[in-house]
Amino acid sequence: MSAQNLPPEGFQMLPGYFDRPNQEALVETLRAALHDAPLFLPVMPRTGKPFSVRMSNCGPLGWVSDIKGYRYQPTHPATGKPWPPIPQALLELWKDVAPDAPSPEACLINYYEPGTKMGLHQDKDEATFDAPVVSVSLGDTATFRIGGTSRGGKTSSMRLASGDVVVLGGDARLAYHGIDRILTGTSTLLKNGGRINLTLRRVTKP
Ligand code: MD6
Ligand code: FE
Repeated sequence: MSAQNLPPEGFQMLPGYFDRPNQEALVETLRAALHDAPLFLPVMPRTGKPFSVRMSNCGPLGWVSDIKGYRYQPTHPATGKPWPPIPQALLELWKDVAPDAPSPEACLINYYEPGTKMGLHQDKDEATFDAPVVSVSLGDTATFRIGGTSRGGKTSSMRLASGDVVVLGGDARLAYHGIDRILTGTSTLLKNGGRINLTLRRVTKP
């Protein structure tokens, strides 16, 4: 028998950080942002295999993946326009949970349709790992898995519901993590169902 492993130091989960009215306001702001910067389907470097989720970004920099690699860039790959600004409510969240960190530069928007997932990965394309990565879940509940800093180690699983916030700082900053599954129909927040995850990141050295 093996006990469930504990997440690394620096992992924080803040259940219900955003209440329903604040979740609704955030979704409205995101709708406008996604009108300007539509979701796109990224592909894996080299192989060109499509991701399961669709993505967009807000902020001065956005994370993209294409045949050439992963990178941050100031413009949307399809429209060529700058990404929309990071919503004020997310800047306030960052100030609250990462008061000593320099301001976030990128907010990745991931949209999970029912049946999609995200493989175990590290967030490591940033030039600095001093600031935490902060995430917000909206819509259907997801099963989140987190391990240590090497692939193949023990992991623990938990459910992320709409309004929950996750912070990966300290030893957890480079922990492997992913989404195993979306629990379809568990939220009424998004008209067409599914789940949105927002990840706020500092990209450059301050
Ligand atoms: C997700 N989350 O919740 C995937 N990354 O859909 C992430 O990849 C993530 O929740 C860095 C920090 C927090 C996260
Ligand atoms: Fe991540």
